[in-house]
Amino acid sequence: MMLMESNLRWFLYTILILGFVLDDGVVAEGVKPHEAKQLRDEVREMFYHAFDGYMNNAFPLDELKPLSCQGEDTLGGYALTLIDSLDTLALLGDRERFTSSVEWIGKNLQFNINKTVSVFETTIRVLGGLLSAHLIASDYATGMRIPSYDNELLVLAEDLTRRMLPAFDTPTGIPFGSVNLMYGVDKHESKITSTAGGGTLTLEFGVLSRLTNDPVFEQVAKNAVRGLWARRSTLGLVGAHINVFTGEWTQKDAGIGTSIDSFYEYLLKAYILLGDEEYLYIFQEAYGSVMQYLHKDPWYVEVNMDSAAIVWPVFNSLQAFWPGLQVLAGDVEPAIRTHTAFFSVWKRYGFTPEGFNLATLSVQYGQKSYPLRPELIESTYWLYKATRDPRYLDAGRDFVASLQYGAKCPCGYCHITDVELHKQEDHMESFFLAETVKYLWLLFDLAVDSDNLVDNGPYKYVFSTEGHLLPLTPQISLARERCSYLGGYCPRNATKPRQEEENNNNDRVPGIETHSNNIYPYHESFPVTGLIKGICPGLTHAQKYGLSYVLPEKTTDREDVPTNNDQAKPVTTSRSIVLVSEQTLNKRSQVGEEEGLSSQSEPTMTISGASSSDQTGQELTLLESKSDTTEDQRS
Ligand code: DMJ
Repeated sequence: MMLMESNLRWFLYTILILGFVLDDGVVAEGVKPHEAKQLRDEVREMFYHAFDGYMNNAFPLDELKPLSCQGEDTLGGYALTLIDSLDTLALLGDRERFTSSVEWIGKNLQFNINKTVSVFETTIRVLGGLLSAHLIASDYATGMRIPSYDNELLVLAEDLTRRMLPAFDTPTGIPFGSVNLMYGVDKHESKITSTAGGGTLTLEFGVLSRLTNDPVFEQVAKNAVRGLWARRSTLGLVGAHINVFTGEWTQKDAGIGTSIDSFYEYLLKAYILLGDEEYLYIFQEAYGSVMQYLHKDPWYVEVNMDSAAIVWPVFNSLQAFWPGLQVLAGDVEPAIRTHTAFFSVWKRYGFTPEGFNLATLSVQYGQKSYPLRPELIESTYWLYKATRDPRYLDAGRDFVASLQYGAKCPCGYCHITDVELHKQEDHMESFFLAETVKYLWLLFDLAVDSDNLVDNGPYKYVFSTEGHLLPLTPQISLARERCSYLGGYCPRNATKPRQEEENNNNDRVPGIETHSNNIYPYHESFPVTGLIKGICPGLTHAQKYGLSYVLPEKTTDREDVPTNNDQAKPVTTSRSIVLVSEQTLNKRSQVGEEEGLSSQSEPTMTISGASSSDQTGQELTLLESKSDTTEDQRS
């Protein structure tokens, strides 16, 4: 054991020092403006190839079998892929199909069915899909309002969620993993659930509470997070699986990927969307622990939550959302390095395998597949949004090429069973249309004209973990919070006088821009007299600009970078959330400039594969014997 640990330490030291990424050394010509437009249009065609394939061959079953052109029920048997696709249809401006889909769902869907479903998957895919579509269909400001729409999807969303409430009746507040929509929790239901399963409900449940004025949904989801967080280790880490009755961790591997990933994501996003500072406090502590114990720059490992001993030196593809989350949190520099490392795995295989062993520098045994996951593309979108570095468009072109040449199949896009052999499997997860294609399209649209609901719409949007658009409307988000943290749209009279603001600074978390007294209970009516586009007075520089990252004046030497008006004014382009202090921000900016963080400055390729593999031979045996169990735990 001692030997294994010292070997691993040596290995991690090596990758730390060398900051290695895999690289084929081939540099393709950068994406040119006209090509960005072509790629955006190609992604649109990709969406319709898969969406039409689903509608023609699988609907109303849950998901498409794109190779055999059939359908299958995989969740509850309620047209899952259609629900998951609704807001992508709206984003693409497809009024006709958005309208007919919403109308069909409103008339035909029902949840009083004898089906046992995953609380997590049902929440993020079905509830999230219904809520985002409801918020688009019911609102003139989105440009996609459906005149005949009469809250049908909201009614369905509430009905569905009430049917999931029995799952929360546990001593810890952490819900069972599954619930029967007609009969509640089966007496034989497993008491073990994943951290992501219990901690990824706050956005959807919170939005539902605020739309229905019934706090119960928001409360149970928050209790679940508290139940998980109360059981964190002394290092501030959470494990992967927990018993919802005893609160004992049954799987103590702490990581940012499999079984835990979106727990972290929803801490930050719940704070941003719902304005509840408790989530910010938890996020800050949780994030600090991750960066201290799991981050082996540029990679992340899994460790025992109590001892921090490394148990898994593996990149798993679910980790790839992390750089995107870091952009949202304002921690862009490590995000850039990590994205480069993760993307180097994609470049090596044409896809990211579910697991890539950092010790052997090879695909992890039993984790060879690429099930059309969006995470790396999602982070690419966020990093392009924050930096406008054209390397992210180049990455986007690689994603498109891989999907088109490797995954496209007769009626849609196929999972890849083995990234080394590029063998196709007859399955298409609904998140391909909810997320993968959505983030790709947004990436290229950002380079072309940004004229879309998310980047140029009436509200700021938070993406759910399933990529669903949740707007910061006055009803959902606290008006004053929105003003303070996002800066772009302020309700009139929503800001405090500067003096009052300064008096409150005693309550600040060091290094974080928070306004702890700036909270209104969400039922308290707030005098919103209308929205004005502009800057709220009395805010700090960083708050005014809603920046997460100040770009160096010049991010690239290349002439062929797509430009738009925003790019000429780099300081005002990013609208991400500020969670770093202004001082830190300025310092980071300077450091970024000094270190030349641009497309020219990727970490150099230095692979020490042979020696690291030799040094970690014993550990590998252990890892391989664990790999089969983890494959099943993915979300
Ligand atoms: C999606 O359902 C969500 O992104 C979830 O958070 C993780 N798994 C898939 C995508 O990989």
